[in-house]
Amino acid sequence: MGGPWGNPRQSVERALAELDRWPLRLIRASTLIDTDPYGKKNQPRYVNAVASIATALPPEGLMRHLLAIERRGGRQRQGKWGPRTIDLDLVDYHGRLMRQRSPKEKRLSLPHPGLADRPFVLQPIAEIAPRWVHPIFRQTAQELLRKVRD
Ligand code: PH2
Ligand code: MG
Ligand code: MG
Repeated sequence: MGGPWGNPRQSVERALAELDRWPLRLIRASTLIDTDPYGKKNQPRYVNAVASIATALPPEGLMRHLLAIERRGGRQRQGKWGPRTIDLDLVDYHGRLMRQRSPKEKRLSLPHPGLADRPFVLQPIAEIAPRWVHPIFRQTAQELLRKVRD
């Protein structure tokens, strides 16, 4: 959805600019793609992109920083799968494995649990990081994409 940073495309552009401000450094950003809503069908289309960034922050600190950027971008959500102004997800942190020990635990999960099933994440990863491999499935984004499209 639109928000204080403009329309959805402008919001993603601005979010990418925010990912290049201390303590983060933007290494690569994918093209912005217009995607079918995933999870809940009757909602507007999404604008998705993937970026690789360098930072000295640990995963939890990075996630807190991403949430602070989302708040500045007017983060609003309408339910779990609903439309939002901006959503910054950490999908991989150097292949680090982190899982919640119980469903109640509000801990970060790495790699992002939905990563391997979501074409709107895999396609931009394939664009900017063709040699990246999923830390659990040991397959590239292109290989995983072939599976989700079948
Ligand atoms: N994010 C969701 C739910 N569905 N669909 C698309 N196309 N792109 C998303 O980023 C997305 C979604 C939950 O975060
Ligand atoms: Mg998300
Ligand atoms: Mg999120």
